[in-house]
Amino acid sequence: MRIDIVTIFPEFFRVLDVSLLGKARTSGLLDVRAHDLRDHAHDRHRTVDDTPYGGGAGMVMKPEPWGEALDGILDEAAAAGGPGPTLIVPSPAGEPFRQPIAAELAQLDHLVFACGRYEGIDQRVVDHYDERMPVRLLSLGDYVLNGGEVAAMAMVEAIGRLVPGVVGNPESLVEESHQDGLLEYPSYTKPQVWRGLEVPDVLRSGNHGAVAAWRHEQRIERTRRVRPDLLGDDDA
Ligand code: 6GU
Repeated sequence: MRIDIVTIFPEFFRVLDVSLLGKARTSGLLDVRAHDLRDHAHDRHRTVDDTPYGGGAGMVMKPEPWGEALDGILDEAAAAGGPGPTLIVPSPAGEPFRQPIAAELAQLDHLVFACGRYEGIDQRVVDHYDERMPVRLLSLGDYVLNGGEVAAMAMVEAIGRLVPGVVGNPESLVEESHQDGLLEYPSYTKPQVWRGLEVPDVLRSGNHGAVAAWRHEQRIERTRRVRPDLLGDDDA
């Protein structure tokens, strides 16, 4: 999978060189590239923002640098042939980014992330590229970050680990939180007693059926307690 990230902070994404995703990058499973939006701002100060029409606080990202940066990526992708990329715009105004969306995006060959700062990107950038490629506005959750970078990083990790081969043991993708709409069960390892706390007996019983039943109950109990919305029986 190819992932291009356009940002005014390309150095942010150096963290992707480490850990599991770093290995996937080295092995060629994931080809992640961060591009500096300011390379496409041509005034002396490499300006990427301006004041909002209609007034109000903060600054808005100008459309021209975005147009040049995204055209460059689209042109290169077209020249290479293959399916066109999907544009992802991290935004607190987007639809909630959830595991099914991560799984859907992990099927694609090429993703482009547009990381906005300030009060966001001029709306015409989304409107224009929406005519040329699939565009998704995605939010990490109901809180506000200073820009799309941290959100893009989270999405790249959630999507990238679902690309076949990135996670060594695919079994570990099966019984985890959100995979089937429930939170995961609690896990234990040795020692059997730690600071007076014992591992539940059933896990040492050798009875696989009983273990599976206990884990399933734990998942339901945990989900009911902290995320009743996932069971559709919350009072919210
Ligand atoms: Cl995707 N972007 C920003 N700036 N803030 C957020 C977010 C995204 N998701 C939650 N808060």
